[in-house]
Amino acid sequence: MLVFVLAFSSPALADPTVPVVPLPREIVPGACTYTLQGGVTVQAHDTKAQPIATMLSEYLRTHAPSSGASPAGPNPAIGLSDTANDPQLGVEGYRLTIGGEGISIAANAPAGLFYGMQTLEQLLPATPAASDVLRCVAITDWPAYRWRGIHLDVSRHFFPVSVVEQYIDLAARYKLNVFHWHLTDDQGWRIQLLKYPKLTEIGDCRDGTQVGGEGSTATDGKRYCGYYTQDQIREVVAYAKARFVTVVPEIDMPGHSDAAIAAYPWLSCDGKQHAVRELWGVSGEVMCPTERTFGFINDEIGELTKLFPGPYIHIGGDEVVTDAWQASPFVHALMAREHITKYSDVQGYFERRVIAMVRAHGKQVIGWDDILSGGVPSGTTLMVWDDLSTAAKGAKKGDDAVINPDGPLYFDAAQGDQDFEPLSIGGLTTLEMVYDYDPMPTGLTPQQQAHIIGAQGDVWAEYIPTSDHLFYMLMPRELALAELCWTPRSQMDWFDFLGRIGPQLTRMEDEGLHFRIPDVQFSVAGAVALVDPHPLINETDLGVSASTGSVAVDLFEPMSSTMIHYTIDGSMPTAKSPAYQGTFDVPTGQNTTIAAIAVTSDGRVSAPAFLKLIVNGGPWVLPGSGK
Ligand code: TNX
Repeated sequence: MLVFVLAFSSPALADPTVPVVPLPREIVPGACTYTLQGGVTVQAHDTKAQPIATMLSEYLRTHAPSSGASPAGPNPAIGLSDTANDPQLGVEGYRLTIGGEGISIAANAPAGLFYGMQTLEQLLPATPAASDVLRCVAITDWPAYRWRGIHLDVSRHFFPVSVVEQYIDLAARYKLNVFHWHLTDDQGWRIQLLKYPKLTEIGDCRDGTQVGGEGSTATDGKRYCGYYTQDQIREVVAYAKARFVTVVPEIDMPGHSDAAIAAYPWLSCDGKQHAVRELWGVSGEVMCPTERTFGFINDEIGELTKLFPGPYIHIGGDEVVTDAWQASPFVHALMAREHITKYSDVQGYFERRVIAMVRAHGKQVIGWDDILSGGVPSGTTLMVWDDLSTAAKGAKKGDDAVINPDGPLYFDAAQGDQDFEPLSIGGLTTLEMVYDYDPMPTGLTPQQQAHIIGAQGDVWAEYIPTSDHLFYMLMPRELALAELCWTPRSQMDWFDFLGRIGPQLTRMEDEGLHFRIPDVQFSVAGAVALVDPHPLINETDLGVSASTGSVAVDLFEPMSSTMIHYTIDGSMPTAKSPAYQGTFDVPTGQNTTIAAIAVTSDGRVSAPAFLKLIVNGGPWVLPGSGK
């Protein structure tokens, strides 16, 4: 695992001055301290700042010290002003000042105050003490990207409004500002549309769900249903808006639309009745490009436009299987009429019609990069997951792109060795892989770079049946996503990040959130070299020299509230194995595997991490030297 290799070359993690995620742009520590006491008041300088002041007061009511006003006099206030008039800060930036006498947040707009508030909340201890002594600091901060997105697939598994709101809350806490709601797919239609009731009478239920991993054809035979009413959608949209999160609804079409076709078979070319899909994978069903289908889509967009005030509608467009079009006399006639010679270009025709409708409703279009098949008009924003070269090509033509590659930003992939992870779609996307991912394509001019409007993490829910499992897949990877969306790449540092995530996870632990506990990290003084330049997942192999007699090993876990337990005898560590107390020596007389786990205060156990010390192993490769 790459983590360990790097840990090997960078043993000590400095205490971060400001344990904030994502890392703010400018941090100027002051010499003084400020003591936050109970009953502190939050003053909004005008009515637009008032909702943020109310939210902050609410937070402080439960998180500020419970003791009353200081005997020395009235508590100094926290002041919020959204009239900073500082062009550098833009709409989302803020200036947070903790001085000896009080705290102020200044911004140009309420969004900036909201983000300043998030930073302040992270500077307070997760658990209130009798008084919170804060170090004075001046923070000036604004985001690298304007689309900082997190996606949720509610079709494969359905998550109730309360979970969706918790999901949005966490996103906003880490300054993400787009919630991409994948509302429809083959396995279930999840949004009530008034004109088409069968979508949520038929399309929202399947008669079974795949059991087992990729490629399994077994199902559990249990009926599985769920959808959001329009009232619930409005509630979620308002909830998100109060947290400066824009909801982008996605209706996937013309592929991934089995559930819609099950409800209204005339949407397909053969018109045959069939059931909502129970297996994962790509279905062969596809919408037929008839006028009746386009009428349906137009009505649908009309209802979406009323429900979602944000500027974008996501039209899907991924993984279109053209077999049904190839078998359709209607499609053949259409191709002749429109001078289309390739079936893949029928998708282009379909997308152009849909794009025109979305625009006629006053909305901007975003779609998966597959919509390029057959050509789309300029001004269409691409959500790039598959063919990453499309982002730079689009940017050069002046089209916007959001980067969310299958792989580094797909949070349905496993986070470590699958032997120690819950069933997933497979693959590997570790926390460090997310952190290392730079969404900006190379070779673009600054003007072209401005068209890369941001990045997004996707949570496809085939193998995510419960909310605990959902938060396990999300966290802590969302923290790395948030940082790569907000913090300039040149200021990002993996070890510094590892030092900052502990307090975030402790806060989540207090909230009862089921995040993944980060792997224990190793550092070894006196190790000679890395044996395997491509370490195994969860395992790093280090060469040691027998002549040194022993090496000193340190273990580190980002969550300081955990206890590390380890073994050096080849057995699997448990909570009963020796607890790590500090640096220990491992003799180099024989090959030794050090295995370590972290255990939280409520007894949750991390996946094991292994460090293999190989005596006189070789050929040795020095990290970074390439030799
Ligand atoms: C591909 S990404 C899909 C989804 C799956 C996902 C699984 C995309 C636009 N389509 O339908 O859930 O892979 O990782």
